[in-house]
Amino acid sequence: MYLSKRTVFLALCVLLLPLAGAAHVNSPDVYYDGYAGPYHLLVTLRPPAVVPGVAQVQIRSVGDDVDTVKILPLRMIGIGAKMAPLPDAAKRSAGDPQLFTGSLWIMVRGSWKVQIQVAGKKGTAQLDVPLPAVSTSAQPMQAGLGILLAFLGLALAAGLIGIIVAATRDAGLNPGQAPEPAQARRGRIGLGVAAIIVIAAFVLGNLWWGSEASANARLNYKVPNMKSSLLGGSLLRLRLDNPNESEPTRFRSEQPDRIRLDDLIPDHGHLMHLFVVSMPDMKAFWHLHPDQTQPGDFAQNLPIMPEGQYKLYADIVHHTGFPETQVATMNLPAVTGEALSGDDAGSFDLAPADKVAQLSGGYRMVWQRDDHSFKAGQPYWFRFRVEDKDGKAVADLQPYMGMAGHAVFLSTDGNIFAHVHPAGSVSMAAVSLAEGGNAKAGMENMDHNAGAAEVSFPYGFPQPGEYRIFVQIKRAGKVETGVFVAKAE
Ligand SMILES: [Cu+2]
Repeated sequence: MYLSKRTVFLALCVLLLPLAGAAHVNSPDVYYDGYAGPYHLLVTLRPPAVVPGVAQVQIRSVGDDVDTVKILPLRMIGIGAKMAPLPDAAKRSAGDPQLFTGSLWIMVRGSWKVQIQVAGKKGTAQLDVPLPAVSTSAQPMQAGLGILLAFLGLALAAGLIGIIVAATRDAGLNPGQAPEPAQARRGRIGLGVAAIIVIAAFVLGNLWWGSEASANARLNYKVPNMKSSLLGGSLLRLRLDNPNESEPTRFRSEQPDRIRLDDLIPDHGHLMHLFVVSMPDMKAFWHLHPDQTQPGDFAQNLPIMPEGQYKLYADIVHHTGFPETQVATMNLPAVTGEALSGDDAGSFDLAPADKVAQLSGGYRMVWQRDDHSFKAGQPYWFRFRVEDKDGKAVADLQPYMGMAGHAVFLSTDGNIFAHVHPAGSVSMAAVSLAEGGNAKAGMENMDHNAGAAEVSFPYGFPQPGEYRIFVQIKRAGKVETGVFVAKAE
């Protein structure tokens, strides 16, 4: 590990901040299914809750041909992307030789990637996995540490006062000699001066600490709430929110990536992927692609929609590869709407299934789930098979926006949302950036199970609770949506 004294000091400053943040965490962990050359890996990255902080890295080799794994963190873009520190060796698990784990310091907020260097029987190869890192909370100081520091601080203050008093009153005395009235007076003046110095140190120190703490609190990531409105009965207007736009602060040399709204890049072909879900029944679900009318403003013609409350989740990606989901809640009247066109797809009469979801034409989507229950925070492959009406697996799945499938994992209260692809929970645009702007490499990684009868998504539920999984595939030119009920413990 490469740590300077300054980084340790900075990390300690942040860890010790006596501030409790309450920012909402959606689903921050990264799940990624990809290939380092010939080696098939399932990667789980847990970004730190506070930056600077430690990201946990877990790499599972699907085959048994991997000998060593090394990991290192890099900025996604800019010169930091080229200044590679020495990699750390990931530790092979004693009980599970295909599992490698490690941890990496992430020093600034923003768009990162973790470079994974694999060596094995088929030579060496490399895989870059995007890692967005933000502070979502500040760690409160531990009570024990607080008491210890307070005790040490008081001891220092008492020592300082004692030294000044002794220096002004007792220094010129012989052993056993009592101070003259003039010396006693000097001593009292010394005591006063010492007290003023100590009090000033406490007051100024507290001001400095408070200023650092509030600067840090401002840098905590807040989920953006876009403004939504309905025009003319069926035109949805969205105005993006930027609560995390940072200003320079006096005491900080490091700046997080500035988040702006005029720097969006397309992710699998669209600047925005908007998911609209009816609440609380979640029977209506659409995956839409609003057009940008001007930076930060989007518009979409809505399909036919029943009256009710809807949650909106809009996925966007910044030029740094940093992804954001903007949210909104809307009460809509019945929308007479337009027929779905282009890549837009969805339906308002979905029935959640435990295992088998009905598709059109008697086709079915079958969740290939084991009987085990899901534990929060654990990576799993969610596999879905498409069958015809005779139960025969079909092998004619078509790519939908370049991918074998799209899945949305949504908690039933609407507070946890993740848009996942066969390659994982990272954005396609970030994958391309991580692989050096090579969109094709990213695409190849993305559609590695297109053309099969089965789609799989690597993901882990961030918290225990009830979820819905919306799975979209395309066949015979039509996008189909299956909905499944899931529970995490
Ligand atoms: Cu998608």
